[in-house]
Amino acid sequence: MKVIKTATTLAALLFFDCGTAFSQQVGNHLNYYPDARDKLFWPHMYPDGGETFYCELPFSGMEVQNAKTAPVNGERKRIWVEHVYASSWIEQAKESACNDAHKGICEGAGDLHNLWPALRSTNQRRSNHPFGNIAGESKQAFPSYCDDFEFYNEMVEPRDDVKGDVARSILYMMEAYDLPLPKQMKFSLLMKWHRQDPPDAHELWRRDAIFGLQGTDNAWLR
Ligand SMILES: [Ca+2]
Ligand SMILES: [Ca+2]
Repeated sequence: MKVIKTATTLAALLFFDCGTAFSQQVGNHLNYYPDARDKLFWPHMYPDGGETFYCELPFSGMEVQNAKTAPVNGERKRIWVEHVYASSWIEQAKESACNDAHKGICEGAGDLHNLWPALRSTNQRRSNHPFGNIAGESKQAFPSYCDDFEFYNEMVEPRDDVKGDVARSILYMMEAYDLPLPKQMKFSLLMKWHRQDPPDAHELWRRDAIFGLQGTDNAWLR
């Protein structure tokens, strides 16, 4: 972790001439998810909104009560932060190294390479279920507003366009924090999704933005 902290501090000085306060935020966030969410993820990666991870719905920039929202059947729904390598998986693997894990204080819990903006409904349905391929296309969880988010038999199959993104977040977390392959998931499936859905411009933009914010690269995006 020493290397990461050194690079992080350097990146903070290079990219943001904001002095000590900012570099302290960056230094703390990898192991403290609330800081990652509130001080880096929303204000520096998605200040003007973006697209939700699973449903590809456009969401707004910061609105009242710091909420970001996306249009869903005429309403605006809250956007939450999705841990692709589930935070509970980190807690289970790193129990002895976690300090108050339920508050998001755990090694790697705030690593931006693993965090994506997602509708609250998809975040909650996914929960900490594994990802996989579900036979056919009929198990859509939110057919009225999400084109391809399948849920069946305690498993999630995301849309094809983010299967590689999912795989690379998980592979990165396994390597960066010595975390195990998630239960009920196969390494061969992660590699297959990695190959089938190579990094696109958006994922490469995220890689660069995250390198600027936390000073660590995701080698699966090279
Ligand atoms: Ca399917
Ligand atoms: Ca993709």
